[in-house]
Amino acid sequence: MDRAEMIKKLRSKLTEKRFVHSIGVEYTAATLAFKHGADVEKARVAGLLHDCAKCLPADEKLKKCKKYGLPISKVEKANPDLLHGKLGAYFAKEKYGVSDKEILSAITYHTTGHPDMCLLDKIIFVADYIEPNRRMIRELTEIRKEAYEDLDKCIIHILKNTLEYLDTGSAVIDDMTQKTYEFYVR
Ligand code: DGI
Ligand code: FE
Ligand code: FE
Repeated sequence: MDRAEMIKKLRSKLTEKRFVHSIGVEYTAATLAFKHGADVEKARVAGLLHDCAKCLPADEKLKKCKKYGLPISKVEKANPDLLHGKLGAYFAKEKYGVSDKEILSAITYHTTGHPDMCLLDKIIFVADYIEPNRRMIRELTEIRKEAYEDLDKCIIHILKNTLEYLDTGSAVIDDMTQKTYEFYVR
């Protein structure tokens, strides 16, 4: 599928706001790929499609994961929104014709990260957080600078903010989010 076809399909699956965010992540991921020496085209495709499963209702996310045999952890069952990464990777492969393993990995792990991420995983994780259409989050200006100076430092900063944010609410912290933070902070 070329970019125009992907865009057309994606637009029909997402809200306007989520679509605009996805375009923002595509371009931000491209700039990070320029800076850090990753494959620019892969970064664009992963950025564009990373949230392609985001706008399904929670029960549909669960249903589709079951249907396609994708594993569902306890935390994911209680917070089905966490499934949009792995379900998104499945859709990218089956419905958008993406076979590249690195792209599919970056989509799979974009919400929680995972320990020892490869460069493309990191770029998508960061681009998702810093893209220009994101509403201002605490320390976002600083985090945006770090993204182009020290990618690992930036990842630690994002995870620290996310963990603190989750801690103030009632959300259960996914093991992977915690493990990723511990991996990069040590
Ligand atoms: O899909 P986006 O909104 O663009 O961004 P995302 O995929 O990073 O998802 C962000 C949401 O995911 C945010 O509301 C916090 C939530 N989240 C991230 N890590 C965890 C988590 N929620 C739970 N319950 N546990 C986590 O570890
Ligand atoms: Fe997401
Ligand atoms: Fe996103």
